[in-house]
Amino acid sequence: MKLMHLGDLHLGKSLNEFSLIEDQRYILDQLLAIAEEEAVDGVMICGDVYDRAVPGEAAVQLLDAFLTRLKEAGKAVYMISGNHDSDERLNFGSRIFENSGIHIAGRYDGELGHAEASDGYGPVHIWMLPYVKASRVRHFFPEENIENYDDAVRAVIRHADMDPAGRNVILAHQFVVGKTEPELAGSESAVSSVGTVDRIGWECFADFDYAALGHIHKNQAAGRETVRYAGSPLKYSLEERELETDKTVTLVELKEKGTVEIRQIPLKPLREIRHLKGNLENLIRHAEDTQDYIYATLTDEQAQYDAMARLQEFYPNTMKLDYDNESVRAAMDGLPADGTEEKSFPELIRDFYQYIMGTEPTEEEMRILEDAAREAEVTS
Ligand SMILES: [Mn+2]
Repeated sequence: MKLMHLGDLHLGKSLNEFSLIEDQRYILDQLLAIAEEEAVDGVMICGDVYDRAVPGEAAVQLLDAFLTRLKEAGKAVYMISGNHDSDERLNFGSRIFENSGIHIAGRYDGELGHAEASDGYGPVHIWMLPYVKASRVRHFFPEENIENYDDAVRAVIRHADMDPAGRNVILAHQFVVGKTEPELAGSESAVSSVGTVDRIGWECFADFDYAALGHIHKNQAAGRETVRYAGSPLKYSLEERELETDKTVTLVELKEKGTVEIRQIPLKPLREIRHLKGNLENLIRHAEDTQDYIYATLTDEQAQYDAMARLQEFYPNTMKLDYDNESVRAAMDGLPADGTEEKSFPELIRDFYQYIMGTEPTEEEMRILEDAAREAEVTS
């Protein structure tokens, strides 16, 4: 059984106010071509299907076309919601689509979604866990002691009627931590770097032959090779260009129980994201004909008149412009030294308040901020 593992499509996303819809259409076409060429049996879409809870029309059309073409090509689809999706909206029509081989688990209702596929080696059970918060799971299992997301996911799996002797795959969209912290791509807006309650250990998936994860935008394994993040199919932040790693799509082949083969196929975007640095005149003089997304850092000592418009004449998709010169460096030196990683949540929030308001928060304000953080499950 050959499955394509996708996640974090973020359909409808814009980057610095540039719509990425054409880039997304282009990459979905490429994924379809790979699915056909590689003769995959099914495609797993592991959450953050859309970029927003209420996606725009163009994004909905894109998903509709993608699912339709997968169906026409005879591929099964397994899809879960991510933290960016509205569970209810993604769930729309799921019971009807089921008959077309399009399996959607948008909302957790007390039972782990399940679909079955089969090949020459027998059945493969595909479990679908939509993005869940601990509070949602607690609601269905009041008798269980669920204090954090790890407890929650373990409870969900324990209550699923799963036979570990068979072949099992699970789709999930959670902050899964391996032996080390996952490496972020830089575009995971909702991934908290302060909280710990939302982290779940990769060992939760010990009984699965493959755990297809979404949430972190960089393709990587978590704990073992067969517990993996797909990574987003496109670079979704200007920082990601610095990683210089090209995007890939993961293909998973399940053979007899215990044998799983994983391959990465490179993806080629419609436009690259590039960083240019130099003085404005030089950048313009050496401009080539390109549709790439450009982030330009100007080294001119003086701010240049209408710099963005002048750059865009030559690089139409210039997204961001900043300066690196004497005065910028002098201003940077004035900022407090780093060390944020060792700081507790109250310390961080106190620093931030000080930075924005220019004064320390009062006891009362600190209490409100800490209550809000607990309620948002950023701290416990
Ligand atoms: Mn995401």
